[in-house]
Parts: sequence; structure tokens; C-alpha cells
Amino acid sequence: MEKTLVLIKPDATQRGLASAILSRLEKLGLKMVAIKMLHLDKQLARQHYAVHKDKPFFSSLVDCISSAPIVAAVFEGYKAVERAREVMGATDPAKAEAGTIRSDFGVDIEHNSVHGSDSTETAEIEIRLFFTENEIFSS
Ligand code: IDP
Ligand code: MG
Repeated sequence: MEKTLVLIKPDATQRGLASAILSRLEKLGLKMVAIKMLHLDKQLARQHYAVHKDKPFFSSLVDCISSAPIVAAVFEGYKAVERAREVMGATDPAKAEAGTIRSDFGVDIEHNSVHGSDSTETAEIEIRLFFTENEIFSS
């Protein structure tokens, strides 16, 4: 079954939005098969966002995601990657469709409340960064 990594970013955990965001993903019919709260160190933050290492916002992004605890979760289901990103909305909350997580909860393009893997290949790599095999309760 297809899996995707979801991160609830510091801006959202700090405003008490974690359960509301998890609930939106569950309402899609996606099944939560792993979850943990953790405070990312800069090294793991840099690894997770390695694809953006040459972007001007990279160091600010790393600071941001490691500024407070996050919730990491794995969701599983039909087209999990695409459907999770759909309900998250566009990267910039100002451009995200109404009713999406980022439109409703995001603050700005950097503090946009959630991360979702962008392909099944990326999902596999990202899930391995955050979870061991026996932390995933996949059917
Ligand atoms: P995504 O999260 O929608 O996949 P990406 O382009 O992969 O978007 O960017 C990763 C994260 O980097 C975004 O979620 C956002 O937090 C941050 N980001 C993206 N573009 C900008 C920008 O132009 N300025 C500041 N932060 C940005
Ligand atoms: Mg991305």
C-alpha cells in the first residue's frame, strides 16, 4: 500500500493544530500507520531538506523546522502521496485553495504548517529518515 510522510511543522504544533491536521488526513480515508513527536536537530533538518540546499531560503528553513517539536507521521492508502498533498494545498498559504490545510492554518510560505512527500520514491527515503521498520504498523 502506498505510504507518505507527513510532518506537522513547529508553527502548527506550537498553535495546537496537530490533532486538527491529523484528523483532516484521516477524514480522507488515509490510515495513520506511524506517529511520533520529536525535536529535529539541524543535521536531520538539513538531510530532510537536502534537495533545497542551494536555495536562498535553505538555512532559514532548517532553523524553522528545528525551532520547536514537530509531529512526524506515516499515512497509508490509495494514492496517499498525491491525496495528502492535495489536502495540504499549495506551498504558499496565500495561494492555497480554500479548505486546504495550508489555506486554513498556514502563516506564510515558510511557516506553512505541514510537509508531505512529493513522490512515492521521496516518501520511501523520507520515511526511512524518521522511522525504523518496526515503528511502522502497516497492514
Ligand atoms: P512543498 O513543501 O510544498 O513541497 P517545497 O518547494 O518542497 O514545497 O519547499 C519546501 C519548504 O520550504 C516549503 O514547505 C516551505 O516551508 C519552504 N519554502 C519553499 N519556498 C520558499 C520560499 O520562497 N521562501 C521561504 N520558504 C520557502
Ligand atoms: Mg517539497
